[in-house]
Amino acid sequence: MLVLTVAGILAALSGVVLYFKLKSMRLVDRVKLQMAIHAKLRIPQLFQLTGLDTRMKPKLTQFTASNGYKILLPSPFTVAVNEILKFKVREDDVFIVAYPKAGTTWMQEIVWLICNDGNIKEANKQLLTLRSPFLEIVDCHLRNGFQSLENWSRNKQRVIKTHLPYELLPEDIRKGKRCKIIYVARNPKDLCVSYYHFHRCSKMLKDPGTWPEFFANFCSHRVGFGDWFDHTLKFWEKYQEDKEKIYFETYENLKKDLRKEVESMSKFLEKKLSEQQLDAISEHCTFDSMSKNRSTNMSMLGQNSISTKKSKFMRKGQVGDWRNYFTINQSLAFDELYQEKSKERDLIFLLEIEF
Ligand code: PPS
Repeated sequence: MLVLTVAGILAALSGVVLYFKLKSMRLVDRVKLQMAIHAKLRIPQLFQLTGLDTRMKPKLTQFTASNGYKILLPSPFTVAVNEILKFKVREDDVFIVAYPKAGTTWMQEIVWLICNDGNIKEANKQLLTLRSPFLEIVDCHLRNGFQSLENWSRNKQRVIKTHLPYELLPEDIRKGKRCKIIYVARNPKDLCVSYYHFHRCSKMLKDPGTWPEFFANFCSHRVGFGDWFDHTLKFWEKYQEDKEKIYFETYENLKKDLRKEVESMSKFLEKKLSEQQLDAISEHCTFDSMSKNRSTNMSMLGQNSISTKKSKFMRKGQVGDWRNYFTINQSLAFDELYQEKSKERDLIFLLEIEF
């Protein structure tokens, strides 16, 4: 009897200790622990097996950050935002910033190689998601996020991926801390099509509905990371103000002449690479090569993240695919919106490329 009572008291006490320990943890660390437990117990797989996996689908959340900035985000991305505002930037950091589906992954591989002497052997050994972490996600299986960047070795340069808008980047950046930012923009018609397909296959995102429904949501900013215009035009403006800190690249220019752009970015990043290294990086980073490469094609994420029956992460990699989706009316309506939103700004995108 006495033994049982003592065991009961001990169990209750450890419960209280655990409760306070969890409560005192940062939200990012608590969510990481929760995700580790979920993975260990194979909870996503259980939901899938029982047909209840729709319950794992995240919602879109209207999020207000601690600096007052409001944005629509897929709910898992809200966890780290306030921590990111306080994130300590290092002088040799390279941020790759892009609205989703603009060519972020492509740029990550290019920049990681530029920063690592074109070491393709090393790049192929380790997944890109681990070499170049995604700032706004919590560290989890096969995907490094915010916490791993905080603990990144000082001897290794950080190549940081983020989809956050300028207003939600670490305050250090806006306060003038030195670092480099490469912004990737893509013509919004192709981007919208790519985003639509990603919604179809990603288990992290809501079902997009039909193409006309998704197109309407994109035009009225009811998609994750909000208004494409605000995101892109803000960086276009910031780029004009500080071309030493920000490099503004487009998907279409990469597609037109990858070798030239790789060389130009290596100059911006102050990395001296030989002609052979530049050639090798450009060859390694073609769509054909990256879509076959396990370290970059996201196949390692598996069916719990991306349903390849519906679409692929490395889908087409083309300029001009929008013509297969936009009706004439949708195209005209979008052109009108573009004119209105980008008035007095000289940002023009190629909508197709003639070689
Ligand atoms: S994400 O999920 O937001 O990080 O996606 P992101 O990497 O920004 O964009 C994915 C689209 O980029 C295409 N992609 C490439 N195109 C050409 N060359 C290379 N090397 C390359 N790598 C990725 C990818 O196929 C997606 O575009 P779509 O049009 O859907 O094919």
